Amino acid sequence: MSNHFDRLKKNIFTIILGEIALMILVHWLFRQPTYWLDVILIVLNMILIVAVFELFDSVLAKRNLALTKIIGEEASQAFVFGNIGLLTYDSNLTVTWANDFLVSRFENIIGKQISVWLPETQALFNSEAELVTVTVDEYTYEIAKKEEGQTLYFKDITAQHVMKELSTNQQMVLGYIHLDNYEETALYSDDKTTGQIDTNIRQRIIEWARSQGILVRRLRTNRLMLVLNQQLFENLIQDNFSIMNTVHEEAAKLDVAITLSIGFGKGSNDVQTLDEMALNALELAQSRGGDQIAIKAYDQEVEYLGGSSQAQEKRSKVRARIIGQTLKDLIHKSDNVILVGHKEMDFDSMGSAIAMNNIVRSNGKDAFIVMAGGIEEKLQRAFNEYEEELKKTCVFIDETQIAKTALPKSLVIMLDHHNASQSSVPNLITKSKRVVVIDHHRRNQDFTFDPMMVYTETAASSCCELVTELIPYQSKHIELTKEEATMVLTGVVIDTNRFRNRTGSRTFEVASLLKQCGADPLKADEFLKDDFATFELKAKLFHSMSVDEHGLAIASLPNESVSRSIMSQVADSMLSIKEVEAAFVVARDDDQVAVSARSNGNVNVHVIMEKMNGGGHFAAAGLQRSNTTVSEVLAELKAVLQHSVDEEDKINESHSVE
Ligand SMILES: [Mn+2]
Repeated sequence: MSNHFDRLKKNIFTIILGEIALMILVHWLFRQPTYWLDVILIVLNMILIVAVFELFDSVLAKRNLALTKIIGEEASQAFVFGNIGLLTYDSNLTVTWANDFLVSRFENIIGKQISVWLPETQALFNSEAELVTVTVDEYTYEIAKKEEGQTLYFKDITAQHVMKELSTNQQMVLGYIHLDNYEETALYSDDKTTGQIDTNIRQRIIEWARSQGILVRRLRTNRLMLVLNQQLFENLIQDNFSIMNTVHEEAAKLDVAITLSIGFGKGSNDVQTLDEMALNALELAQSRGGDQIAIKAYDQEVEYLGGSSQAQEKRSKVRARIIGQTLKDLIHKSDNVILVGHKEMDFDSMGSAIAMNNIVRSNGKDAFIVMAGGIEEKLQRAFNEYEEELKKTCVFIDETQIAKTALPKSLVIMLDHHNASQSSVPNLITKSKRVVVIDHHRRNQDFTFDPMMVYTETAASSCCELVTELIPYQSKHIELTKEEATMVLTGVVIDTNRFRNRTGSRTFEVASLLKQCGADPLKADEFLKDDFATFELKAKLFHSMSVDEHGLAIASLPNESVSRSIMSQVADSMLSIKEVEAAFVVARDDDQVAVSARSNGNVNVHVIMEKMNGGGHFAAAGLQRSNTTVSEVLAELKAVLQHSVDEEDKINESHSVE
């Protein structure tokens, strides 16, 4: 249409130019005024003006006709009244016509290329969406496309949009803060330290909350409640929950093991639901090792923040002392103690059972070590060699002997695991009313039984380390035999991959204590040697290994069955290669497919495995699945890794922009 007017303008201009030229020519030829020509030209121009008006009138009529054709006369009035815009476009997505409402909102709307002007509408044109929301200047519009015919409808929803944003921002958020290890620390600290904890840590949290505009109330000495809204919550996310770092720093200055676990509930208008969600989130944050934030939004999966720093040696000896004393009391109140490891018993399970056996016996009670649910090959070899010596101090029982050993007041101690299903004797765990859990694995789900005491320390190298540490807190002096000490040491050696991973100063303290009892490190090394078949299997895995430019290494075997311990050993060895940041081994273990993931500390493999419904620690994680193939799991792993690399890039990009 605009072309049409352009042509018309050009034509009129040409006619006027022609008239002037003609007048000059006639004046020059006749050298006197030519009134007849002036009269002719004036009449001609009048005709021209009338013609142009006529043309405009007819175009306007056509336009109105088009409008009424599309929306009807009355409806068109209603559209203007209801702030509804309407436009038509041609096959090039160029605006050919717009109603008065749109013309008043957008300058020079006719002739605009829609896809350039409002890129969001692309989704309408390729049928990805039926409705798009677009904000231009201070107005927000909902835009829909007419099924047939090249027409777009605009609905001004600015008011609703503002209201919605306002109400979302005002939505209530509930939070609970728990000071991890506060009670234990306060119990065994002098008054001065306790006072400092109160001013430097507890008071700082309250000040932080107030400065953020949050209502904060102390519920118990170690628990605070937060009341805020969505907008304030967004601010906390922007602020990266700086309070977590403040508490880290202050706790380090005071040399105490206090960290924060925070749970949030949001996205519901029901306060009781919010409360429940916040408490559950807190429970999850704590059970994952504390020092992190869990956010539960209504109808959504729990999100975790923090906990991305590898568990430092932040646990306090105070806790070991309390656990040691509580355990002593529990043992005294029990008829006897049954020590249970996990299925496919390994050196850590066995070693910690042997150490615990000594603690129980020093307290004058009988202890029984359950041998059921399979045993690892190397451990079996070591056990055969030491059997005679070990049986002088330990009583080993199999599944059939449990019935007559378990008494109403037997204490069952689960070692190196915390799930009944992983236990070598799941029935005993679920039936028993007196269960203690001692483990160094991160908890990722609720207990299916009701434990009397739980001692999980994810920062500890091994269960052997945790149990050995309890020895000095027993009233009687305990000395392990040379063979016992060697078995316990082997548990530490294998779980730390020869003092490489998760090895803290307390790991060496434990090793030193074991050495004093005569532990033989060379023997431990010998126990861990491979036979030829294992060596061959490992070599095959190494042969399949590839490393990408991000240092992510993957090894896999599609057909052979590889035990989980071999997978983790291979993953550990892959980390000894300079370029490798994280190692993943995918293989079949009997009828399951398993992934063993290890990291040198720069990559959080726990988060990666969690995305595939696995679990573990920052630097060591894994998963196992039934009814699948190695290649399927491998493909999924590669997709997840690619996704995390992309995410990382995005984060790096946004940082470099800053
Ligand atoms: Mn272990």
